[in-house]
Order: sequence, then structure tokens, then C-alpha cells
Amino acid sequence: MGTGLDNPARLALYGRLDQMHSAPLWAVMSQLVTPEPRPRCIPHRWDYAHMRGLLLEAGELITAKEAERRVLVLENPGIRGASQITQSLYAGLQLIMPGEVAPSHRHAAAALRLIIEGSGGYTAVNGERIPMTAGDFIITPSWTFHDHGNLGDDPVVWLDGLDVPIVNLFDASFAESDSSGETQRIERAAGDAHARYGSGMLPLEYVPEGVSSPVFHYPYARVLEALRQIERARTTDACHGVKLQYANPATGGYPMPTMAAWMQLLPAGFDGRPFRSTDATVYCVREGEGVSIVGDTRIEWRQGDVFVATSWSTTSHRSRGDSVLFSFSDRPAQKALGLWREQRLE
Ligand code: GTQ
Repeated sequence: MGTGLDNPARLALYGRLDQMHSAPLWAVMSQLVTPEPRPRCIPHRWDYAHMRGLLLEAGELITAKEAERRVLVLENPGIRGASQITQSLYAGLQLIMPGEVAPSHRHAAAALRLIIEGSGGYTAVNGERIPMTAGDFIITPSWTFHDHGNLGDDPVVWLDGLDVPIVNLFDASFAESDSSGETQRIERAAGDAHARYGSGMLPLEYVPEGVSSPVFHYPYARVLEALRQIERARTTDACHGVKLQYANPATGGYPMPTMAAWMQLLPAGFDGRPFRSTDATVYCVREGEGVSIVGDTRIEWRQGDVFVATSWSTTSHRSRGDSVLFSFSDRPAQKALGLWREQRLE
């Protein structure tokens, strides 16, 4: 479409519009309202072995307390400097060394965590101390106080996912440190919420007031057991293998209003059909190794690696041995706004 930049009369008008903080739509229309998503983000993988070395180096140079959160931000190469792994999501790798504490704070941004390694870690969320075991999924909904610690002998590393870019899109960011101290007083037993949901009944203090799950901890052992059970009972999905979605047990809905998360089992030799969806997706390899094709990019992955698939790019997964992939995206936010689309391709 011609923009009229070659036409002196139009150009003169554009100059006068510019002085009035105004611009002709017809010059930008095709960039603004695109027929399909045109992400600036690109598909990319962060090699865990390499990132782990850098993270441990950071561990020698700054304490968790001094840093507040000792995290290496995973920056999408297509939008460097934005602290974003996709247009709507933040991701980082966080390290807590034995004996360290990351002080209690809260913020409007919601966070999710997938524990990558270590066993002595914990996160306290609103007075509940949650033990961290590799593979566990933990949420800290918007405005819940959270502090992290490591009572074990080994480094603890996890993947953080936050909806910071969404919060900042709305200019709705708030944050504060916990005036009651660095470490929360523990007011609920770990697993208490789980035990109560197991009965199918809700004590009133566990009836969710807000929009997020009252259960903050989803232990890996149970997820793996469920994946194996479903694998035995059913045929696997041609695109996704055996895939389970983390749910708010009180509603069956998403754990948090902006982010969804999944764990999927790709059986040995799985050769998935291609699909695409409008939610750019961050994957973390829990177990195994394989290859994913995202658009024109071939991503070879192994345990601990984090990789990102961009919006509406054709994606397919292949697994060598049995593999387990964790993933998260902004799907609930897109669905709430009536924007989410998915396509399975032949
Ligand atoms: O653990 O509270 O990766 O506040 C970024 C911001 C983690 C956290 C991040 C945070 C946290």
C-alpha cells in the first residue's frame, strides 16, 4: 500500500499532523491490523548445562538476599532488553544456595515455578511452606506474599514464569516487601490444602475468594503417575502425546487468570503431528530428549532446557526415549478476551 511519502502535498499534511501528535492511519494500517500474528519474538532454546554454569557463577558473586531474587532472565532474542521470553510473559532461572533466603515480598504479577533441580528448597506462599522437589509445579498468585529458602546441601534451581508484561501492558504494577519480616511465619501445614480438596469438600477458609487456585503446590510424583495411568488407558493425542493441564481444584479452571501450565508425556519414538495456536508457549524439558520443529527452526532439546514456541508458528514434537515436557502460556488471558485460536494441521 502506498503511504504517500512520495507525494509532496500528502507529505506536507503528514508534517502538520505530526506537530499535532497525530498520524495518518493509512500509513500504518497494515502494520497495525495484520491478517495473522506477526511476532517479533523468535523460537529459541536456552541450554540448561550452559545456563546452570552461569547461574552457579552468579551464586559466587551475589547472594540471594542482596539480589532479592537471584535470577537469570531468559530474554527472547527477537526483543532483547525487554525482560520478556514472549510478548506477554517473563521467564527466568532462579538459584538458591544452601542456607540462603530470598526475602518475603508480594506483587501484582502472578508467578509460577517448575523446579528443575535440588531437593531442600521451599517457597512459603501466604503462610504455607511448600517443599520444592524436582518436577514440582508451584504457583504464587497475584498479591500473595512469598519467600524462598534452601534447607538442604545442594543448589536449588527452578524456572520462574511471570505475567509481568501483561501487568505492565495495563500499567497495573504494584509491589511491596513484607513488613512482618524476611521469612513468613508458617500458619498452614504443607499439603494441607491438598488433603482438604481430597475429601471433595471445602472448609470455608479454602473457598477461593479470588480468581486463583487455593492449592499452590502440584507435586511431580502425582502428575507422573497420572500421565502413566492415562498412557495405559488411552491412545495418545497425535499432536500432544499424553497432556495434562494444571487446574484449580475448586473450579476445574486455570490455576491463575493469566497463565496456564501443562505437563505432557511423549512416549519413546513419538512423532507428533503439527499444530499451531495463538499462545506463544514456554517449554521446560523435565525428562528425556527430542526435537521440536517450530516454524522453520529445529530445536534439539534435553533435560533442563527451556525453549519457546512463538504465536501461530507451526509446531511439532518428536521424542527419542520417553520424554516429559512442562509448558506454560498466556492461554487463559487470551481466552478471557476471546482471542485464542488453535489449529491442528495435516
Ligand atoms: O521469586 O518472587 O524471576 O519477584 C522475578 C520476580 C522471581 C520471585 C522472578 C520475582 C520473583
